[in-house]
Formats: sequence, structure tokens, C-alpha cells
Amino acid sequence: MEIAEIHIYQHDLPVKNGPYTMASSAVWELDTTLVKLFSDTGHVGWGETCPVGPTYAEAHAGGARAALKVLAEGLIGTEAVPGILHRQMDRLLNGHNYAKAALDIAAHDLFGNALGVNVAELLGGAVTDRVPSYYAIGIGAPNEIARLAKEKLDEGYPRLQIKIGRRPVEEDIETITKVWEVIKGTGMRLAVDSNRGLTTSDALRVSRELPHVPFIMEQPCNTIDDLKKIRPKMGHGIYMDESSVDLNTVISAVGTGLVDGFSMKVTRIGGLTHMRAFRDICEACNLPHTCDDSWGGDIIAAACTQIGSTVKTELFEGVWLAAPYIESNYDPKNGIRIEGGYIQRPTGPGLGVTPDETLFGKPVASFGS
Ligand code: 0XW
Ligand code: MG
Repeated sequence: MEIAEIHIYQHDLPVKNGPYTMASSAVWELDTTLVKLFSDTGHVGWGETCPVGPTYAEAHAGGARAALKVLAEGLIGTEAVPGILHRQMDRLLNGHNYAKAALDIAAHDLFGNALGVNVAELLGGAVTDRVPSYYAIGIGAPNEIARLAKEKLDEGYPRLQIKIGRRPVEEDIETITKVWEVIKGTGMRLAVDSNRGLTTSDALRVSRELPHVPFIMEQPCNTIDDLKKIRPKMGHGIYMDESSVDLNTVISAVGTGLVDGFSMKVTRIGGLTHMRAFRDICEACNLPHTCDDSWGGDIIAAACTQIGSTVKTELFEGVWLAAPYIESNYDPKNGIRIEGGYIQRPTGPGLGVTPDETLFGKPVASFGS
């Protein structure tokens, strides 16, 4: 079974009740890229990649499409099997994991569709069809963030992430304190994410002033060297997010004991092939992690949900989806939704979702047709 056609689409995703705010950016509308693969056997697979603006990571929407065009030309005639496709992509282009991820996700969807098998089964098998999610609250005034924390607790979310950074650190400390007053004793887990936005001294201060609050600090500072500096003095666990750009970095961070877990993005690491290896490295070393992406519609959401469903329960920190910030689904029937803080996993073949492609208009580029 070979890849016969590749089509690339662009689609805008406005942020519901925007903007979505982080230390690194505030975003009102996201520019997503979809790819559709056709095999010579007539099977179809969809992939997607959607950087959350141009400053969150070393990734941007135009860059994804430019890289996809370089890749697509050389992939026509390649075996439509995820592992083989990945090696061929690496022969054609160095790096650009977030673009390769869209094709890797599409290859999993296509392969699953061709075999009549769900992607979670291709990835080793789901441990649950009710996949835990977590909610991320953007940067805001302490009282407002505490109010939203209560709302998300009442909705049933098992975990909460709050954003801090790039403002007086006293306001961050007050925010965490007020959120803890709301969720203390409820069992809701807490992540404090500064999206690279704290200095090393402010990261240490947040930890030092709140020894009684059991949160993990996600990507407190900008670089791996910063994390190395604060690591021995921190009273709280550190999870790596933006700095974990590939499997080599993950292996090194795990091997040197630099972090206690990861907030991992499927597209940053290169798609489901690498995400599966990442999951297995974490399981071997008993490290917790999430399965997320930075943004995206139903295709990304389904990819995160399928791999998330395969993670060992005790190590799983949940799937973050942009769904609460998006007006509607690509797939009106089986589209991914969060209800009561959990996601019902689609169990049909492939990713289990079928987008209404009229939403995407004409492809911006086509290869092999
Ligand atoms: C909360 N997220 C998973 C979604 C945003 O794009 C950022 C990200 C994070 O944890 O940094
Ligand atoms: Mg993060």
C-alpha cells in the first residue's frame, strides 16, 4: 500500500471567548494545517498541526505548510506505513518535527482505516475509553482565576493547569494561593505553568513561598540550563514542556534526573510514532506525563485522545484539548468533546473521526494527483 496523493489545507480556528493568554503570548485566532493522504488502495488518512501562534515554540503555521510542501513531493510512492514514512521524512528534511507530525498522524489514520483497526490498538491498546482531560486557565487576576478553578472543579475535571509568568511574581503567588484555597482537599491535581516566563530567582521564590501547596511547576524557565540551575533548590516537582523538543532531549532529561515528568505535545515530538516511544520511555522510568498539543481541531484532538488512552493509568496526567475554546467540531457526529472533565474515546477505525472536509475549502497544495 503506497501513498498516492497528499493534499494540504489551511483552516482558521477563532478562539471562543478569546484571547487565550500565556506568558509567551495572547492568541485570538489560530491558523491550522490539515493534510489528507490517499493510498493507491483508495484508503484515506487525515493529519493536522496547529502551532499556538508564532511565539509559543519554534514553530509557526506558515513554516508547517512550507515544510509539508518540501516533504510531500518526495513521499508519493512511499509505503503508507507510519515507521517507514517517518524514516523517509527524515531523509527528505532535517528537523521540522511539527510538520512531520501531521503526516505521521495521517499515516496512522490511513493505516488504521485500511486494516479496520483503531489507532489506539495500533499504539499498543487502550486502557480506557473514558480518557481524563485537564483544563488550562490563562493568565488573569487572582480572584478571577480562583473563580474559574471552582467552575472547572464543579465541572468534574480531575486536574487543573494555571498559567503564570511575565508579571510581578507576587501576583503569581497570590493566584496559586487562592486557587489552592478552592481545590484543597478535593483531589484535583494542580500544575503551575509559566511557559518559560519566569526568571530562575522568581521560580525559586514561588516554590520557597508555597511549600504547603502540592503543585508541579511546568516549564518554569526558558532553557534547559535554567532548569539545571534551579533543579537542586526546588521544593516542587518540575515537568518539562517547551524544552522537550525531541526524543534525544527527553532521554537526556530522564537520564540525568532533570525533571519529574513531562507535558508533552504530539506534534512537537514528531507525531504518534515518536509519542509512542516517549510514552514507553516514561513508563520504563516511572515518570508521569500528559498527551497534548498546543492547539488544533478534531484531528489533533483524536490523535491526543488515542495515544492518551494507551498510557498506564498511574502515570497519566491527562489529555489537554483546545476543544473548550473552539466553536464547533470538524466531525459533527464523532467529533471529540470533553464532558465532565473526561473524553469519550472514538473507537471506530483509524482516528475514529471523519472531518467534514467542505469546512476546509480547496487544498492550498496537492501532490500526486
Ligand atoms: C495548555 N497547553 C497544553 C495548551 C497551550 O497551547 C499551551 C499548553 C501548555 O501546557 O503549555
Ligand atoms: Mg505547558
